[in-house]
Amino acid sequence: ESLGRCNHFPPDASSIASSIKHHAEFTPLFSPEKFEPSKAFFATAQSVRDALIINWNATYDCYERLNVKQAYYLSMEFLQGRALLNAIGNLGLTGAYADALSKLGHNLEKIAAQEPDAALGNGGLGRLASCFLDSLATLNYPAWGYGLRYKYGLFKQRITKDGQEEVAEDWLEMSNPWEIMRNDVAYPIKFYGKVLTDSDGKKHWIGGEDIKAVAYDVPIPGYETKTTISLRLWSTKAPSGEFGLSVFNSGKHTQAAEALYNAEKICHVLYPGDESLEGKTLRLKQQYTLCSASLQDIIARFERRSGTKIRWEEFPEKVAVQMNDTHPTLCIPELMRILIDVKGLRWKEAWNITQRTVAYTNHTVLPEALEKWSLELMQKLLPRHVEIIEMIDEELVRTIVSECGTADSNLLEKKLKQMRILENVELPPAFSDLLVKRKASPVAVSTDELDESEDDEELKPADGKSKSVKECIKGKKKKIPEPVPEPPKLVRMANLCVVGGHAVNGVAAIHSEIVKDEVFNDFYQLWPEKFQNKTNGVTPRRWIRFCNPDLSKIITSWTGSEDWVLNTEKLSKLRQFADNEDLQAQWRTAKRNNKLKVASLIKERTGYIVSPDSMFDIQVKRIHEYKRQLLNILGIVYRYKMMKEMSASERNKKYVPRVCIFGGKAFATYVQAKRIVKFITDVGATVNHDPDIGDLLKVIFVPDYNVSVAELLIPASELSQHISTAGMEASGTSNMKFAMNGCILIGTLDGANVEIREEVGEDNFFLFGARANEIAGLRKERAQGKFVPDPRFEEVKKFVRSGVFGSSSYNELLGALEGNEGFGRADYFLVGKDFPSYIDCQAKVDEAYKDRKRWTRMSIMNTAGSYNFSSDRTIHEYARDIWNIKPVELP
Ligand code: DL6
Repeated sequence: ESLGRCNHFPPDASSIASSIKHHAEFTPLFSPEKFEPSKAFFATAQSVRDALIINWNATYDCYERLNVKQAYYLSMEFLQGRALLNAIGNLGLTGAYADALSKLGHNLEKIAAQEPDAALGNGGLGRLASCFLDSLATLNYPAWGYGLRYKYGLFKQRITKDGQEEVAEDWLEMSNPWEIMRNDVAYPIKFYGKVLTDSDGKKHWIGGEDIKAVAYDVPIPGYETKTTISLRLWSTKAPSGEFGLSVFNSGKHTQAAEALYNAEKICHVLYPGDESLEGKTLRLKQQYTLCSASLQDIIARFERRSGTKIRWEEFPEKVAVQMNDTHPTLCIPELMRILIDVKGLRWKEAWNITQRTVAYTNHTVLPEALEKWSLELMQKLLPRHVEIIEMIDEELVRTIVSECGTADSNLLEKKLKQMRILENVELPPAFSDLLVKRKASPVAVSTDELDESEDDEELKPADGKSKSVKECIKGKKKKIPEPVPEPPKLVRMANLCVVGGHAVNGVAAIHSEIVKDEVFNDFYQLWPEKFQNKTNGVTPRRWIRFCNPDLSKIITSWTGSEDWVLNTEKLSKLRQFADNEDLQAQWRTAKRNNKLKVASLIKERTGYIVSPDSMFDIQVKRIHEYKRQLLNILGIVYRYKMMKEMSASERNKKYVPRVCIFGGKAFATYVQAKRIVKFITDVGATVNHDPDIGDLLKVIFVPDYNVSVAELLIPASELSQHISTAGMEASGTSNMKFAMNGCILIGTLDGANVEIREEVGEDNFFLFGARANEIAGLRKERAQGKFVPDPRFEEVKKFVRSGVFGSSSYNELLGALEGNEGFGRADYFLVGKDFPSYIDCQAKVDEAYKDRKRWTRMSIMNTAGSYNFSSDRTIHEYARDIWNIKPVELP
């Protein structure tokens, strides 16, 4: 009855139906009386899981026998979305499952919609990790994903009249049919305690708090292959025996369960707020749990496969660990700790192994997003790791000193300041005499203590500007002002990654250049060979084949086969038919059908009715100032204002009807981002009810944007906005998904837009805005008050302030664009600067859309030119250039 034990593969609809029935009957989670959709989903998923488990066992049996090198992708985020349609699609069983469910009185699409999104991630970084897993399995690479099993994923977003509201996302409420709990795979994790050194100099980390990490495995099937790899998610628990039975029996119930709760809460939420010390501690615990449990698991596998003869120097020939951003940086000191303290290796050997094993992907150039941890907190929580980090830092100082020399002490000081792993920490004792001694805090010095000879010595106050002692004490004679607080001692995780890894990569060509030239330039000068580019990609299975079946059929028929799903280069064949009227007609029909689905979604979620004949103009991504949703909505406001100033016939002639769709979540504590959400919904509330405007303009904010919503919106989009301030978006991946689905991008020369434009052709991309190399100069001009705003920008702000969109003054929102008193940096994201070129470009969009043939051609050229943005291409590059792993075809 179970599909897993089915004798025929592929199974037919009848055997699938009996497997579903079997699971429905014997799954105790649901009442036996009814076969309602939620139960049908669960039973269907379980029957699919049976098939996956067979392939999964075969996959790892094979890897175990061949003892092949494996890649381990460590990520704090995996944004998997729904799994059912993807799994049966990859297994080639979609038709059979649809038939089986219909025999049981259900419809596959409706049953699939029962599945909650697995939202264990925030945005691009987590979704990239999930696309990579799909490609790894599909291309038969021996690999694992490692992450955390958060009880609550990314919050659910509600939109009220006050803007965004966050609600906990209890995605495991109905339990997760895909995961397999592995009580047999658990590792101890320690926090706090102290480090003792024994008479042999061996270190022992003892005491503190002990918990355990338990594995939950999620099978990840490849497309048209038996290979099924694992996403192993760790959940934290208290070690057995931690429940205080006698304390409980004495009536102190909460106290008795305290250890249990303390352990479990580590995996409660994705990105717990980290304003408080408790929040920070929890996040660091999360990061360490991921690193420690995964490495213990990887090492256990290596030892098991090595048998009686363990050659540690071969570890990097069997293991490649990829750190997805800096969140898993603790892998470096943790691997060192295990190798030295537990396995007895010497520092030099351990360091060599560690460096050859780990590699780091950088996903952001935003300085505030480059993680730094308080040394004090880390010392408390992970005392042995801090010792190791201090040693690594000392080695780094030695390297810098030897490379840079001591002749130019200013240069040496600068290099040390920028490159050290430890920030605001004294140099290690061996180097303390190297630099001219400087006084730490000038204002703390009493003038009485000053001696003439010190007069010209340069001092560095906390504001970073050099002042002489005389300047510092001017007018302060005899007064001893408040001492300047010591700057906090920090651990720079990105620097540790660069030092400890053998490869560092950016995620798009322009971003990798910025990484080399700016973010890590000192390191690039030291170790140029470490730096690489790996332009991101997305899986064409989920992002065309399954989410856009109508377009997929058309592509298959015009390219001659379904090969394009695995070999996306075949998409480029579409170029030769871009003007073919039959293809164009089919293309438009597919798009319209997708738009109809989105029109229903909009009605269901917002109540607004939109016309499928309008242009669907979409910006969906996390809400962030650098992504500039504000530029988009101010452009819409300008359009609306112009429309209001025209006669009906004028506006109908000038503008094409548009539905401007937004979606995305603002981080719960990111106030300015939340203001932007509120402003968009306020504009919608006015424009959408304006009888003068009708279908000519609608502004929609789709609540609770997630992977499943993206799977509906992207295929329906015609224009897609990727309008970040140049140089700030590392890559973007939705730009790739939109291009694949035949959307035309309006964007800046930023992230992967640059490469997309090259591939699809500049005539098929709406480009505007300042270039990355101009941004620093423009910001400087802006700060000096030299910026002369375009009158249209001034008009639009005035219009907003006039109260058309409600009583709010939007002072904080618009103030940030003007740098008014109290609003911080003046228009740091250069919305005002790019506004005129943006609206001029939008006028070109209208013109192009009026010409249906031209527009359809552009759309086809986007799909055809998107072939290089498959994550299969990206994974092949990582495998070849960083991991050195080879595909393994299962027998
Ligand atoms: O590389 C995946 C994705 C890029 O496409 C985006 O451009 C980038 O913003 C995102 N980075 C992050 C890391 N942010 N932080 N912190 O999410 O990575």
